[in-house]
Amino acid sequence: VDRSSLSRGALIVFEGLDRSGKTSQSARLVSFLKEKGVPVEAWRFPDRSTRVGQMISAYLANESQLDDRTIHLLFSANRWEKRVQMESKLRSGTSLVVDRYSYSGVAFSSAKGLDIDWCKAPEVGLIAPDLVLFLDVPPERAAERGGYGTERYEQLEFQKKVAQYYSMLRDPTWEIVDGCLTVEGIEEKLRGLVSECIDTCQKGKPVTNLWP
Ligand code: NYM
Repeated sequence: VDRSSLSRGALIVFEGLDRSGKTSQSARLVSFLKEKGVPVEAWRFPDRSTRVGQMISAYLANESQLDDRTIHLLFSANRWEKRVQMESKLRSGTSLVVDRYSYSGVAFSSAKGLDIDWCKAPEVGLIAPDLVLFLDVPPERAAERGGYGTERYEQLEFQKKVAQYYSMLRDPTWEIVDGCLTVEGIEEKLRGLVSECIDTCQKGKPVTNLWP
């Protein structure tokens, strides 16, 4: 029996608008899984620790100006530079809980007016998530939550556009979770969805690539 195809980890992705609760829910989920003894790591994109990530970070902080397509490709490159590591983690049985992925890449850039298919193209061949958890919060509600920071994109009108593009990207495999429920209520729902997904992956669900 080829054990390498068995018992792989799951790629679980959080998506949603800024201030939708992704970061706190992904942290809570990761500690829950760790307590249960599930091998898991918390990842996020952009990964600001790499050189490409530092360019992205400077752009988001308005410390540098970049052409819209250039920054789009940097966000994509930032995922590509982690792809090999991502695949080996998954195949060695470690699940990854990732705060934002390709859908953020496409939704934010197309909200600026770039063609959606053009935005998807550089994402083709990245690993497809096993589960996309979309925290659904109306842009107006998200804006009320402790205010946005000062980074680029953190403005209500722009977030409304991003919300429209997210709804175009949605497919039936996404789990749309009401992000206006209580923190504990959301957590409870996520735990159920994720446990099921991890089971399916352990049973040998193949690793596939974007864009399905
Ligand atoms: N963002 C994030 C993009 O525009 N494209 C991408 O590919 C990714 C991963 O970066 N407003 C945007 C969405 C956020 C910003 O993300 C920084 P975070 O999760 O706030 O660090």
